[in-house]
Amino acid sequence: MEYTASNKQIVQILVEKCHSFGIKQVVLCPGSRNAPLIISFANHPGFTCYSIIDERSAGYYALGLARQLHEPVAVVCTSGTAVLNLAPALAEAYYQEISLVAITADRPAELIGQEDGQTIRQSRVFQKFVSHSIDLPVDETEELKAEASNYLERMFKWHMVFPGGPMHINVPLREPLYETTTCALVSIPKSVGDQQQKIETKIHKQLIEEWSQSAKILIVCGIYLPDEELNQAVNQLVQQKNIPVIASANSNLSGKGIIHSVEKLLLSLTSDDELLYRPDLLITIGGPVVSKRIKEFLRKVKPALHWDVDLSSRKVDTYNCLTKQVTGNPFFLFKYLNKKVEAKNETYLQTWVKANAKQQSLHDKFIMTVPWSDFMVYHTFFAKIAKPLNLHTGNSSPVRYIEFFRKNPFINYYSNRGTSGIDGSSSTAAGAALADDKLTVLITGDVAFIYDSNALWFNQLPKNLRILVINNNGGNIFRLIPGPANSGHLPLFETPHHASVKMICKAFHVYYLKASNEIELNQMLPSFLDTNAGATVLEVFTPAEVSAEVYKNYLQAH
Ligand SMILES: Cc1ncc(C[n+]2csc(CCOP(=O)(O)OP(=O)(O)O)c2C)c(N)n1
Repeated sequence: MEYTASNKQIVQILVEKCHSFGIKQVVLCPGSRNAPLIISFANHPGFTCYSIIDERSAGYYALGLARQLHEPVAVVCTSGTAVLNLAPALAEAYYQEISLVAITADRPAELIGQEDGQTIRQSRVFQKFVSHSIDLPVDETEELKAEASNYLERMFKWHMVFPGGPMHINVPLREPLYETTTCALVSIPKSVGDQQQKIETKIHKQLIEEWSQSAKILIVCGIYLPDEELNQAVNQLVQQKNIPVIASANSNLSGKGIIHSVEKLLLSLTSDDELLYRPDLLITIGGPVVSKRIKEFLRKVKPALHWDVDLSSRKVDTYNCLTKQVTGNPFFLFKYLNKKVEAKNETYLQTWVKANAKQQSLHDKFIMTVPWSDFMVYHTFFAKIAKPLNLHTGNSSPVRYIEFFRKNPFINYYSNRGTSGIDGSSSTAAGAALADDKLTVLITGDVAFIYDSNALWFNQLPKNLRILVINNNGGNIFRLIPGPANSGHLPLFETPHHASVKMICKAFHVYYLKASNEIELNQMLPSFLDTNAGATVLEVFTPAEVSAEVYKNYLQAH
């Protein structure tokens, strides 16, 4: 089989390598310098291409696609500042360890720094946020082509074994840029690393010893993609080995005895209680946790032992007490422990479970008293969900609110907590919606929505995308955290505004709904969640002051 590609041989090599590496989705940003790349990717039958104009948004679309599909996704842009606009998504992908491949067109070296148009220093510009950076050669000698091909091969292979995060391929290109040729399809996609790294047997033995010596063992799980096998292994540890598990909502773990709402629980502890709750051995899995208090608590009580189990070998010591970094898939470790270890005395598990049950009943009582506010929006929304959906939450109050509610079994949770930016939530959700037929709902604040409104600037906006914008006229988070209100400059933090979500939707031809109270929200949610409705934004107006009051009262009600 043949296809029409750019006549640049380096581009042909790159495109074939991407195909053999298992890249199937490519986000293309318009430009001329990257024309050889656009033409080659678009004509190659192995790729589905999307055209997104704003590079910052495009980077996040690619991230959403890659995270949803568990496979590498490429984003291609032209030279100059276009490149720098990929930085936010690359940083997020780096901290979430998502395989995002940034392919940037560049001028040849002799034109850089010579006042040529759209030219900046691009080589290794993302060095701190990618695991590999490569500059492809501009000249097409046999030696240079072979060198580039070998390097790409090695880099891609490395990423097949390790969940390597993002990479950057910079492609200097000389004019003419639009000449094409016919190419044979040569590559066959290899199966991309299944990231099933086993944990070495010798490490297992050491861990068993430490496990046996520890009376109180606590598992804390941060952000984790839905993984049913892992969920079962974790539940077995709770049910059969009496191990308490604290799991962020976006850890996607759930089951009887798994604790989600830890922020409020920890607030209710006295300093005497802290000893009771202090683990001897802490086991952490997944990415960052949302709760600030769990970090403060564990840093303060300092467990004697702490294992962090992660597929990547990046050392992360969140609680300043790391004693063992275990590289591998936590599922294998938990499966092994379930087979080999004795159950612990259930007192420690019960301490956590009882405190959690108390908080749950306080939560239920609290709800009966809540006025119209952000809190009420979440309560009303969760009560309506009876079908599977993917829920994305923006930064930073949505990601906190969802921690207060019981894990809904129909929902898979996602959020950009790698760097907690407000700049790509909508684009990430839209990218993810392209990759899954399920309804994809983003709950975001007004500021984050307006910031990333170019997410709607896409002709093929997925029909299953729903964005619920909680409009409390500014960044309500700055009323929730201590500091801004007493600074004398709250408006500089909160940034109330006159921007119109409705007009943004109109500009991009996106279906728009609104609600201003509980009755209207209950009326609007069925249309919003209707799977045939097409991409829809539901703007829910809430009072800023009351919402902040309710949030604070909730945390204090114990
Ligand atoms: C790119 C970026 N800029 C600034 C911030 C700091 N920040 C965190 S939350 C926030 C306001 C978010 O407001 P909104 O989206 O309305 O959500 P709300 O707090 O009202 O829930 C800001 C400016 C950030 N996280 N990322």
